[in-house]
Amino acid sequence: MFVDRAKITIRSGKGGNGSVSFRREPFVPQGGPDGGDGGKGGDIVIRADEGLRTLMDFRYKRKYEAENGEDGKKKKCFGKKGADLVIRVPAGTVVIDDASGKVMKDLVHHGDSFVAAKGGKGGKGNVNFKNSVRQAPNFAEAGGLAQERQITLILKLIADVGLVGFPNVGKSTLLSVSTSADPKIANYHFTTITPNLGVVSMYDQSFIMADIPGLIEGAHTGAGLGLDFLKHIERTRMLIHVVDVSGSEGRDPKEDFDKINHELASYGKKLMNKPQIVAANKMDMATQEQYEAFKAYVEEKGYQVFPLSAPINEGVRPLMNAALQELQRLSKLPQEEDSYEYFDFEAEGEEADYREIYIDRDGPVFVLTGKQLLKIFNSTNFNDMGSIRYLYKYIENKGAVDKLKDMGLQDGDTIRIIDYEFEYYDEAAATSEEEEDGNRRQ
Ligand SMILES: Nc1nc2c(ncn2[C@@H]2O[C@H](COP(=O)(O)OP(=O)(O)OP(=O)(O)O)[C@@H](O)[C@H]2O)c(=O)[nH]1
Ligand SMILES: [Mg+2]
Repeated sequence: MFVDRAKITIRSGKGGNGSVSFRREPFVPQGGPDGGDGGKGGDIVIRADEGLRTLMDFRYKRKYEAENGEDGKKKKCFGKKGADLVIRVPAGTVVIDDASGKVMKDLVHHGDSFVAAKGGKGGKGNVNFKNSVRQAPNFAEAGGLAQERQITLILKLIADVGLVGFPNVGKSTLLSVSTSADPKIANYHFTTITPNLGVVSMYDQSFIMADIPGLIEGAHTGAGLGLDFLKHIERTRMLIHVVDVSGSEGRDPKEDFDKINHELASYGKKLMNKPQIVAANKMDMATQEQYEAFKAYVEEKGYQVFPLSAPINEGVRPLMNAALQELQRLSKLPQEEDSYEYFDFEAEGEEADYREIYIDRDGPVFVLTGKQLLKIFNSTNFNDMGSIRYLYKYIENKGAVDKLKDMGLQDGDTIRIIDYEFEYYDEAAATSEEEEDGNRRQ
């Protein structure tokens, strides 16, 4: 089965925590700090890979996690970096971030790749926090958080030429005689339910042709899985519109032609702007009058028509020649980009509000929140006065204390960060050691 849509969860690795450790050597009573940095967490990378054609694998495995970074170790040893996880998808896959609904990346070509979830940074070990006044920092930085997100993968087939038309008009037959593809061919509707690709080779040139399942009236509103099928046409550069000119199923070929074009036009996405050439198939069963009438009608509308008897390979070559010429003309024109709304990685990485401290009131208690604050909070050793002062200085230097005072903060009031509460006293702020710490941390 051809699967062209999948929803998965990805999670990068968390950064390893910095280590808190002190040198212990015989005969050296007061060893300094030697806690090393944590390793960076692994990234989730998504890459378009030549070997793949479907999103089938994603039906069985839905959760993808990169490795966490290792915690730092004593003797200034770094923690090992977590391994990246590379998720392979077929070329033509569009990756969408479910939360924002925006396109993260359109992996058009083989080898295209991007980082879809960044691993957390490694936390700094306590050796980094030593300075002239604090010889024995009893805390280290926590590793950066992992990123987790839900994403949707949508495979949009990429082909140069798409074969469109009603069911049973001979699209698969045309693919089978002009390429080495071996699609199922049978005398009933919807024989083809997933697109087939084939390579048409002519002279020293080649192009990719896709046999798309038959369209019916109302396809643009979803009839006969129409929307799924129409989506594949979006990614083709031109169309060959196959019509049963003999009317062997009792329909009028002129009406067939108009109905399919009506569906293409109603779907939008510029499908009707794609160059289209017409194949009048089943010529062996048609009368000359039928063909002439159809040809006149279609040419009148400005399309080129080619008579065809696909199973006996009559008329195939002139048709493919015309397609090749059209493609050559197209490749000289500037390529148009898909008009997606793109996900903003910059904004996410350097979130404007990352450094912001938010203040709220819970009755008499002042509650502080903020992403950077949380990170520093997690790195704080609450058994160590130096570490707690560090946190306090950070809050003060962010201007949060002034804001708190504006909101009515007074000596003795309680301030809460996550689950840690402390009482505020104004004079706690001013010692020279803290000045230095606070400045350094900016
Ligand atoms: N007599 C005649 N029969 C044809 C011709 N082209 C295709 N057929 C027959 O028409 C039937 C349908 O052909 P397919 O190639 O499966 O048609 P399709 O357009 O791919 O059909 P779906 O996949 O159902 O949309 C088969 O029985 C073919 O043998 C033709 O030029 N002449
Ligand atoms: Mg078919």
